[in-house]
Amino acid sequence: MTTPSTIDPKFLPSKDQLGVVGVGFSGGQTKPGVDAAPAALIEAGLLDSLSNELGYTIHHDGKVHNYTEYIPPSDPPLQTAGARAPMLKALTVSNVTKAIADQVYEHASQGRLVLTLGGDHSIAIGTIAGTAKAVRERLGREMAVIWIDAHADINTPESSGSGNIHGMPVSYLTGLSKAPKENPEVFGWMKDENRINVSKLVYIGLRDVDIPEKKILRENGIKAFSMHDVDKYGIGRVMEMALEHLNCGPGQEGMPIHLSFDVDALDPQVAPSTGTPVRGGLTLREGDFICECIHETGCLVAMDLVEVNTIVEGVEHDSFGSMETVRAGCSLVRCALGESLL
Ligand SMILES: [Mn+2]
Repeated sequence: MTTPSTIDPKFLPSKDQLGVVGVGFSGGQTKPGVDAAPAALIEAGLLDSLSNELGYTIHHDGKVHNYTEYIPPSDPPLQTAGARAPMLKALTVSNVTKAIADQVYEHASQGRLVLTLGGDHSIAIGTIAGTAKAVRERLGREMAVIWIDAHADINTPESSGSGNIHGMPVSYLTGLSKAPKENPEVFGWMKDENRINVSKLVYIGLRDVDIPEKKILRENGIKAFSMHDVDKYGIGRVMEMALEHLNCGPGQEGMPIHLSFDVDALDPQVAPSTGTPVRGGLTLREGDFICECIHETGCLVAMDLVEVNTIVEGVEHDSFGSMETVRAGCSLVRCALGESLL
């Protein structure tokens, strides 16, 4: 039986049109396996449940893209001035995220809610760039981003200790980092229309933030709710504060929200199958609750689910931990798209 959400979207022309992009890309970090996640999520029945149970009309090309045609023949580590480590696969990630931005824009510009299944978190450079551009064109306004993660992912090429771009997407999306002069082609495609304002960004779930990242968060006054805040206030109050900050609380006007959910925000006990697990994370219900609250605002225009890695070290493919992580990911998406407990 179909039980669609009763919430009417504020920034989409209809409530049941869903664009889906399958992103089998792992080049923003070094561990293979995260590229297999979209297929695992789909095999677990995610898209079937969205259409059969929540009543969405799904626009999906039926593919999980691996973007091999965008990968340059040579992509040496890119040492930028003052950096601790060279950027890894910089041109590859730049090219692939440009392609993802175009795919997401194609859906978002038609007023569809867009769901992107990743992939490592570098892909959010593309998804958010695509949504931000479409929202500006369609509605003439900026959008907000809610970033659920154990990590802040806001390193610059200079502050990063690893050079992995999945730790940098927010710095490119906010314009804190721009195309490096050593290779202006890298993220040279990003324009202001693709970017978001740091004042419209909220983090929830942080617990492993690099020292240079803490400085960036403080200096830019970025709203961030760490696990300390979740413990102190409870997830209910944290969500009230987060949504009020974005003008999306009860009685407020609202603004379009792009939700970028890194499964490593969840505690490794419930989502062990991810590349950079950190203990002390969100419970399954806290993760679902975040998604339910965002759905209830009617402001959601796009969602990413990233960093599910079904073959990460210590967790075998098709093992209990791997399947539990996939199931958790499916649950997060369904909650954000309107599944409710009652
Ligand atoms: Mn992340």
